Amino acid sequence: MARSLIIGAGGQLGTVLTQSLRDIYGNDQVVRSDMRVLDNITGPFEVIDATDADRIEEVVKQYEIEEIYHLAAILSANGEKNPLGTWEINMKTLFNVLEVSRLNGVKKVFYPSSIAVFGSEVDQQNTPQASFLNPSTVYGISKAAGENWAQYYFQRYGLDVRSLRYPGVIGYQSLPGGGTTDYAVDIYHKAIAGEKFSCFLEEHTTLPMIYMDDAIRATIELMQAPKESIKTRTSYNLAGMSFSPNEIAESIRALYPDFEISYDPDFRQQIAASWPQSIDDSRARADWGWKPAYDLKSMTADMIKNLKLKYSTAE
Ligand code: AKB
Repeated sequence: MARSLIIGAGGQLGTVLTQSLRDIYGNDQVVRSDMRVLDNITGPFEVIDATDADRIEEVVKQYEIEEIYHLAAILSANGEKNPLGTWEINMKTLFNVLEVSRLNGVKKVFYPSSIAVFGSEVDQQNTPQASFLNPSTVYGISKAAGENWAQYYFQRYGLDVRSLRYPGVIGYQSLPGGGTTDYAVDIYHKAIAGEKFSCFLEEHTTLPMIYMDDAIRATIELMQAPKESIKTRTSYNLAGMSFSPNEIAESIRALYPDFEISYDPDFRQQIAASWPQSIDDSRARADWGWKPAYDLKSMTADMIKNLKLKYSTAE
């Protein structure tokens, strides 16, 4: 018997979330799963392709799972390479998780949404929770639809689905895969290696971002909050900080004065330009007490400290 199942545990968030949940609930209580066998397996692990509902059900029954974190998805930039395939995968995996949960007594589901749900119709500064959603990417369209399905399953079946609209997530523990905000992780790796960084976004493209510690804490606080306090059943706006490539480069230069950045924008610039620059997360603050701890300066200091340690022990 285990408490939680993490689907997509090998991804950027899943890697860190698994460890944090295991620190709280114990190794045996958290089942890690991914499409393929992961390195460094400790504690319970299962291979799950989330497009296969029967396989999810098998694992849910085997461990008597009480809550599922469904982290598997194709992100914004990769999604544009195959729009219909991305829609198919992002929606099918969500429906499988929702149906298996409803039919097998899973009590809670976590569904990650994204700032990618917003598009040209919103005010890009302090974008409000209740905005009109016209996403520019297939990933954003799938997340906007998924949020509504989350609410539908709650209202229709009483399934306790909870969700956050993550900004770009930045952490030293793992690499992101196929997003528009990935540059803000890659840049630190280049700085540590003493290399020049070529950025695929323009110099002054400001986006909402969040440090991994804050993103994980928000996820756990949301999932631990009493049911009555979760009043938004689509997905909560979540803010950490906002910065542009130029500003993150400046913050790195405070520690690596010779660090150089150049700009070579590609198709991801258009995606970034369609997203908010900052987010109003007042509902998350009011309903379940959300408050970020990191700003750009403290994040840069922590990233560099930890990446230096990681690279020195890997040598
Ligand atoms: C992406 O860039 O696609 C993700 C996101 C903001 O959801 N990091």
